[in-house]
Amino acid sequence: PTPTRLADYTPYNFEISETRFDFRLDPKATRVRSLLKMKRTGPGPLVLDGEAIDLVSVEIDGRQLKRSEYRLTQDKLILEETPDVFTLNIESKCNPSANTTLMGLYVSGGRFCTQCEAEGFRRITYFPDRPDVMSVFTVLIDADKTAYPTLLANGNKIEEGDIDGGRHYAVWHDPFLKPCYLFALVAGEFDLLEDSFTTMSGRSIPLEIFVDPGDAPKAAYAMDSLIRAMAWDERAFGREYDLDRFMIVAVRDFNFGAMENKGLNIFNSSLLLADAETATDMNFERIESVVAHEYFHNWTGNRITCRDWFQLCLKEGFTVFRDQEFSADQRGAAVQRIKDVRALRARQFAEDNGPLAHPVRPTEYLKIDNFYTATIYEKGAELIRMLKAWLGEDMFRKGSDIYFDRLDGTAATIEQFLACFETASGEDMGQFMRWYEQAGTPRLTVRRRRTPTKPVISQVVSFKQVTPPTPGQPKKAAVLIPIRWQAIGENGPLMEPQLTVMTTKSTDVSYPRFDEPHSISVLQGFSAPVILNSDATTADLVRLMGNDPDAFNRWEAGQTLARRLLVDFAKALEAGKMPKTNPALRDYCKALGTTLNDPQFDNAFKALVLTSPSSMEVLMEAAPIDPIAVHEAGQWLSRAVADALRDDLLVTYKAMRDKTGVFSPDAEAAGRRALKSRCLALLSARFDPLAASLASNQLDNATNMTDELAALITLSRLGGQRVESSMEAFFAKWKDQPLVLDKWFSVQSMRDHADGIHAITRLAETPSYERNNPNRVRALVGGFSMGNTKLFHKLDGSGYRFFADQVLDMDSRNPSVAARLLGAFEIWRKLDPRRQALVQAELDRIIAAKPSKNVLEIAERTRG
Ligand code: HT7
Ligand code: ZN
Repeated sequence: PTPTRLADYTPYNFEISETRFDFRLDPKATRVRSLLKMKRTGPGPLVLDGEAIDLVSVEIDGRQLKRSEYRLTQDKLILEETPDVFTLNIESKCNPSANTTLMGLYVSGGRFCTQCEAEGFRRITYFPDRPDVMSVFTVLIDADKTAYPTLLANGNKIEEGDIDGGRHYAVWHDPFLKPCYLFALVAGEFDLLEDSFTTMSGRSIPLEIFVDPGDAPKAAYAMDSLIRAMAWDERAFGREYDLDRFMIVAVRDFNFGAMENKGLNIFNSSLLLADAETATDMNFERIESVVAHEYFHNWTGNRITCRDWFQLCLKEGFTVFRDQEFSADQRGAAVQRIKDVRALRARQFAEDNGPLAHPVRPTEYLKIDNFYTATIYEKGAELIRMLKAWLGEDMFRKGSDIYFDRLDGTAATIEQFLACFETASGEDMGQFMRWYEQAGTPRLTVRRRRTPTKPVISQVVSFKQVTPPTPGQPKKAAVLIPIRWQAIGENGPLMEPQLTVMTTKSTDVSYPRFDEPHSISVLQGFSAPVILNSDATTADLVRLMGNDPDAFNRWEAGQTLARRLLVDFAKALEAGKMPKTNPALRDYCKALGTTLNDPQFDNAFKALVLTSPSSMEVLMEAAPIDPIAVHEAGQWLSRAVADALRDDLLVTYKAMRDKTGVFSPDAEAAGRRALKSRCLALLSARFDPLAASLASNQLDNATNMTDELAALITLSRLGGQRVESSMEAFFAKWKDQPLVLDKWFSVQSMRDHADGIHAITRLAETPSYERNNPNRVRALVGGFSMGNTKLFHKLDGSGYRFFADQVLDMDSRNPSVAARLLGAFEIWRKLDPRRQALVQAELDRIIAAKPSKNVLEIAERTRG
């Protein structure tokens, strides 16, 4: 297959001033009629996209075309000759109930819904399915009234009524220009949760969340999050909502998290529904951020969209940045930043340092669905954060105001986006643009030295940057790196925080000589997405853990210490040696104890300090290495910490128990639970009866899912008699709640079962395993490949084989989800040679099986 290339972009040769769709819904044969007012803007044939649909008729200005007057291929409808201005009428049919790809129009739980981004609209009817063709849409939906009492589409409802034969209809009009990927249609029986929001100009907007019957109370937190997000966007970016109503629909079968369709967001129910009994604090946190994210897209994505899919980061990077800022505002900046950086390191750094590395703005793709990546989203957000750090808060806001003003109603590019910040600040954006074009994570080395001049009047910090080669990009240029740094003494900072904007491969900065011992806190707040290699000693890091005014770097100092220990432990274990306790380990444990017992830090922060770097981070640093040694190194470190801090952990665990009896999902209460869970997890690393009895007790008495799941996970790690009965009891209790059952599958998938892969295979064969549902498949197959180190990486190859079989099985029904799962193999070059050979054989087998384009692209790029 030939890739699509950024360099080949050409504007579409027609404008569509008006679009009308007429849907007659039927699960097996939905009929779609379209009326498009077309105007030619360039030479060439009219080419429309269409896939897996049946064409019934084509008319131009009321005249039906003969078969010889158009060409129909697998995925295109081509009209060689057309007038310059004309009305095009097309009738086509599709089969939503047979649509297991969950792209286009499909049926989930007996309800119709759509997913059009990126290229799903072409599965609904023939249309130019590209983001730069924008039009004003009017949509009529006609459906059986009993089966589908609620009929929704984008915009405002302008008409509704009954039709003969037990059917009814509704007409929706969206006055804003939009591309077809933002189109949405929903029909079915729903319960409704309603509220309203008064905008800054005084308009009252009805807010409606549509959920499966009985689920409305579980949408309350999403509604609350939406209202807070609407208010925040007015405050932080001056953005007001535009339509007369805002709707959200929850569906159980969904390929992704959620979708920002204009005025009608569609959500994976796992990211919308929550209550204390069935959802964890992490679920609540994600709901808050994703509801905000989709809402924020109304300006960054919908009012201003992307010219082409290479510009995906224009909307995704900016919107992730906006949702991160919102969460920081709602839940605490330091804790939010730490969580975002942890996720970035585990997912994006792994991607950027492996075979799937690509620039934030890629230059070619086979399937755009494969580019909804951590690089486009999370690294994309980091670039916006750097822009703000570099230009300053006021200039950043000025630039974004210019952006919203200048480009409203258009399909824009990254160059146009950056030009707004250039106008605002007068800074040249040329070098900053490299961040969008160059893949790979820069390594930033920092060294301290004294100036050679005598007497010593200043000291120097030297920075060097290198970006290693990535596939297709052997040579890298220097990027602009904003480095926030500060000298820290025994009692706190010795100077104001500095911002060094590094633009060359190396640079030296000097600071006044301080007589007292001090350390340099570099990259405060993680001011750039780079891998820092510093000459900080253990003493420096311990000092920073205690004294750095930047909370992120207080946490980061502990992480650096832990990462060094973990790499050493992993290498020792791989060589068949037992890790040794050493002074650095003792200092680390002592510093953790100091943080744990310091009342000035909040509980969520303490929980994060007590969490060591992910195995992914260690794997990347110690590669090539046996992943099981990395996993065991983590267990070793946890055990050492638990041995050193046993009493403190136990006291804290007990102190964090809820005494109010009333569940609140707020950050403070969630922080207490997070710290409690962390203490329990650490105590369980000692494998003594204490942790088992604490976990059993917690499981028996839990009144919320956060506590219940934390206890279940602890028991599942401890093994022993209680695990099977606890797993069975959990299943029996929650078997009718799909979102909780997903959690059960996920815990099961990560267990080190005595009979190995056979247990995982049995799980995939149980009647409650829904092979067509992405959430269930992600819970089992995703959980297994990303969270079950021992069985996935077993040296007999059984884990990799099972995984590849599951990917191929899923590929036959849902290529986009299958390709995403396959991402678990991206780290294969970091593994020891024996495992590399095993993964390579599985990749070859997948490629030989002639998979979908989605899976083929990922398999071939991973294989290299
Ligand atoms: N913009 C949305 C992307 C999305 C998507 C992409 C591919 C396949 C299915 C999908 N569902 C939603 C989500 C977002 O970033 O807000
Ligand atoms: Zn998004």
